[in-house]
Amino acid sequence: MSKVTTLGQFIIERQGDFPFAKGELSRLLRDLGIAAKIVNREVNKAGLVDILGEAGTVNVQGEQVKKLDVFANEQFITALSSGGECCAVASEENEDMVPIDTIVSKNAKYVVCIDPLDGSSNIDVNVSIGTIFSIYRRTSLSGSGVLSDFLQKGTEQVASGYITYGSSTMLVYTTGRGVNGFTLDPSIGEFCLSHPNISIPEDGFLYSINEGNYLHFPDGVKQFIKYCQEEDEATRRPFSTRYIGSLVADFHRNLLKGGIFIYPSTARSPKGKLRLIYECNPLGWIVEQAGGKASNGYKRIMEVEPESLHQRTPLFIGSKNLVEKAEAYMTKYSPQPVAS
Ligand code: P6P
Repeated sequence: MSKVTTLGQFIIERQGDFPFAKGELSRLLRDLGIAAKIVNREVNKAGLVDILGEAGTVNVQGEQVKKLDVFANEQFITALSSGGECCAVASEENEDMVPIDTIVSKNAKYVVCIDPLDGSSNIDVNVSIGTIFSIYRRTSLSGSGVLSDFLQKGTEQVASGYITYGSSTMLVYTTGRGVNGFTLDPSIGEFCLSHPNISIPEDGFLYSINEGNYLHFPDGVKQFIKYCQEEDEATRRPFSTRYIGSLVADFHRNLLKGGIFIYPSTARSPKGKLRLIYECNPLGWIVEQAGGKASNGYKRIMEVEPESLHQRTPLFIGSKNLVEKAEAYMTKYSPQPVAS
């Protein structure tokens, strides 16, 4: 039986890659892994809602049943608050940043941006959902974190990753030295290294986009979709379309098999729907570390200057050659308005 490397062992082994590392980031990643296991247990019970009760009700044990995304948010913030390595959290579930002013965390070095349970509307139809996280060194000097600690470009991340709760539960992350995937083994309650050194194929033959919004897509996106649908044996077109409607699930499939995911500006979301700091930047770093690309259609996503916690952006992410092809169509057919 080949050697099993758990997430904890791997983090410690890799800690040696960082001179002067004193273990804070390792412990922070460990804390996220623990919360992920607790969330996974509840997500897997979601199908039993008839027994456990709908969110907002009191279940047979007399407990208040929470919406899973509220539950997940509480679990991650509790784990980060008690772990002592994070001084503040920015969450999709909280309008404002959450300062952590416990004695142990007050002067911690890191802040965490998180989407605790993305795609949660898919839970009751048993579609994979996910958690996305991004870790930065604080820029403020001390205390329990401030807004400016979060408004850093994606290039400043020290770690980023996601958990996908699907047919199996996987945690995938990077600290800037490649991308590694860990699958949860429920029999031992550990995330075990299952996908070392993930790399995304430079060419892909899948495209993921909600074509229901086609009428209001930028012309560059319309032309790219037409390119994907043309018949050309040499480039294996027409490509296949795959759209789950759960960002982490769509991204994870494209990361392993190749492909492109696009959520452009639409009539309903003129600035795009997805969030820059806790969805696009963390996945952007993962895909770049795996050899892919991520942009807003014109500019590397990790170079976009954040102005607010819940800032939205268009996202083009996946295989390098596909993203570059889509960017070329955007430049030609939907040139970016020159900043006034
Ligand atoms: P649409 C889920 O609500 C989500 O935030 C992402 O997980 C997903 O990629 C996207 O929205 C789907 O949006 O507009 O296609 O339903």
